[in-house]
Amino acid sequence: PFLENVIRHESFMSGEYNTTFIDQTPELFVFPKRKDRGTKMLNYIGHTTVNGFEGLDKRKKPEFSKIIIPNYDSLKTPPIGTKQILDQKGPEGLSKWLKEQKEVMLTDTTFRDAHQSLLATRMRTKDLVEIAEPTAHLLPNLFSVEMWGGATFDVAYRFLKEDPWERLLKLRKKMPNVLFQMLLRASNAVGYKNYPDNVINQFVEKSASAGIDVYRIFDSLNWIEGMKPAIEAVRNNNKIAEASICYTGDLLDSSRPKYNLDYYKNLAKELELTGAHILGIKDMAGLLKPEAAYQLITTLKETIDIPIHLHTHDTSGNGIYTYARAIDAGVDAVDVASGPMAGLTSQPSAQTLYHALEGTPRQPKINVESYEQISHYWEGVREYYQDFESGMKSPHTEIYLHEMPGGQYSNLKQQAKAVGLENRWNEVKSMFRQVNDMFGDIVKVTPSSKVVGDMTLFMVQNNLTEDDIYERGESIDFPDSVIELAEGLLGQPYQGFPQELQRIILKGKEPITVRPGELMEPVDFNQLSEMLFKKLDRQVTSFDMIAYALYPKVFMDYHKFYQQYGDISVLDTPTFFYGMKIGEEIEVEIEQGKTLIVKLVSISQPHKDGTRVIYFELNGQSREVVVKDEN
Ligand code: 3PY
Ligand code: ZN
Repeated sequence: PFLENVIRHESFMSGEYNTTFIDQTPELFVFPKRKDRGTKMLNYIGHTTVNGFEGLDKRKKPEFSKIIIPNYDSLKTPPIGTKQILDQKGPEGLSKWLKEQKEVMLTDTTFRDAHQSLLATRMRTKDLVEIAEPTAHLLPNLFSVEMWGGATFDVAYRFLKEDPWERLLKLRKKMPNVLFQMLLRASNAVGYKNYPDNVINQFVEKSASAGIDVYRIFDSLNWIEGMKPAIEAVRNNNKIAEASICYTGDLLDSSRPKYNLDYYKNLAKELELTGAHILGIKDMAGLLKPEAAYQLITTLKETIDIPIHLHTHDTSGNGIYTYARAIDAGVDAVDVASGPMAGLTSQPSAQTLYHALEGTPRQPKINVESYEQISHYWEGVREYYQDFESGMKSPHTEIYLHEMPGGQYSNLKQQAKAVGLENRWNEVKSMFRQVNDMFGDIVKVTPSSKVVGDMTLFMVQNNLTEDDIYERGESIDFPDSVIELAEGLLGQPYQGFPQELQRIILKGKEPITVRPGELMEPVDFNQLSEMLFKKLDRQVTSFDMIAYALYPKVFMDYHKFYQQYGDISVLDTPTFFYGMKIGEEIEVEIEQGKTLIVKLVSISQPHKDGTRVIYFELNGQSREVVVKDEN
């Protein structure tokens, strides 16, 4: 157990240890109670086999085709890449280097936004780690790999029952050459509300030491005040601050002048002055039309000196055209995903963009055959997650009407289904836009988009119209998130929140106008550490503390689950979601060089108390577990 504590300790994992590490780290001597990993795992497999995976309809485990891993020379170290440029030149140097590149640089989002947008963020660490090393070898010319942030943190603990920090550390080891990028919701970190400044500082410090290089920082209302602490924290850690503006509305629609070129110009200038190394343009819903992209990038290139990185979603099918026009206007980098994980609510396809730029001086310098090989992997793995697909099959130009962010579409659809609104999805979409207009045409991106989503579901579910809200609003209990937005707890919307609606929602409560973080007590991490030590009954890492500070309930539920079932991140994904079939045998590598062979032999009929006995063989020895049949 001592050795296990050492190798699991975050300082050890991130390589920050020296000869005094053992003496100065008393928690290494706190040993966990002896636990039987095999039995815990069999309990999970038995439970999932009998009851299905939480949130999914139970069904027979499908047959999946063999996953293909591309060939590469695993004995060699991967070629050097942008990570080494950052290490040598620092963030300013890297920013300058990016601007000097003639070709457009690519960020691959397959490890984060692509699956957040297509598969409700459900891609497991195991499936990401498997392709990380081949990617490092075969695509060393990427600008960055976006692999963390957004919803991954929450979903990892809440649904996948795995530790997102381990994802970061494991991927970093396998991919030492390309910059790692994350999406940081400024003072909302990777959550849905504002956190105290010291939580943001800790989050940035620890994620930077665990491997993040580029922070795409945005505020869900484009409120720069709210972004300042995060930008400063990233700069203090000598990492790259990609401060971002969320694109909203329609630049080409002169009847809707709120978000015009001047609006973006002013924000860009201010972000540059605030210390951004790169300006991000975050088109989270895929609303940026090609001509708007040309005008926007042309204007911003004339306005600021730092490089510009464009992010879009291909929901409308216009993504490649938008990128092509932005590239003509001189954009420095764009976000793409590997072909089989691209398109629709995800990013445009890397390979498609490559071919689209054939014969132009800005075609990216990537090996497109390598991309195709890596695509075979993603094509196979995506099948595992078929139950999380949103059902969207073709380009969706309706996005220009409802303006729902790519990452939200599949999630809101699931949420609507969960509250029985599956058959009213069309109504939900148009209400989403109506709520946007009621809120004064606001930027919609996490968490402001979630508030619009909450209000939308609330109104559709309760059959409320806009008139109802104004006529009977005083007697309506609005969702908490809606009250928080109206109260200013998410920051200040551009040109303010509509006053009459604010009054109705707040029912006499005074809204705030300062940065919410200024009013919050800092988290006492020493006290938190002691408290967690008692609750967890094991050593507490600063990763645990940050996770608890962001998501106390989600983190504790994860811990409870871990106590019961152990580390199930080692299971293959089909078994994780569907359990096993009778007669099936699987191999589980529980740690390097230690493999369990599990066979499901039979399942008893339910007993009077509703339990079933599941008969397994574990490494050839009979084992039984008792599982409650919840069907
Ligand atoms: C997130 O914040 O998760 C997003 O992807 C916003 O677009
Ligand atoms: Zn996105």
